[in-house]
Amino acid sequence: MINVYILNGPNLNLLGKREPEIYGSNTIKDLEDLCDNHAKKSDLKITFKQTNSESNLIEFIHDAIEYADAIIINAAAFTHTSIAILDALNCFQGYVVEVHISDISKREDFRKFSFVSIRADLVIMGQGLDGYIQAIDKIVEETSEN
Ligand code: CA2
Repeated sequence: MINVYILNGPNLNLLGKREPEIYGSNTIKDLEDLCDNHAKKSDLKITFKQTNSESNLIEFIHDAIEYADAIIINAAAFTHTSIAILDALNCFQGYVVEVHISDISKREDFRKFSFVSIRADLVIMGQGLDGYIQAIDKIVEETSEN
């Protein structure tokens, strides 16, 4: 059984409640259900987390170092600021997919740089919630090749 941690950073708990023109109208619970249902089709165990705290996000990455084969991470605003999250991800040996719901390459300049991308094996952006599904599919593909 492949263990995948799906980690979501600050303000993503507001999905579906604010800024639907950027992030769509589905909630974080819809996203969790979407990922769970998709994972059921493959031999995948999902651990889905959202936190507004940088330290909690780092602790979740530490848990993943112990228990996960792959991480899907949307670090939200910490993407653009956090060397600590990059350091934690650098300690993880499995496959890392960075996901962003919006296309950060086409938004404000301050969103164009990502610390997470330095470690990520794959970056998916601008695909809405489907980016998470594409990330799961890629992990299935990668882990079945090895
Ligand atoms: O596009 C993404 O997924 C982001 O990671 C989302 C972050 C943003 O800081 C990144 O630059 C790009 C923001 C998450 C805030 O999420 C909200 C969702 C709904 C309503 C308000 C905020």
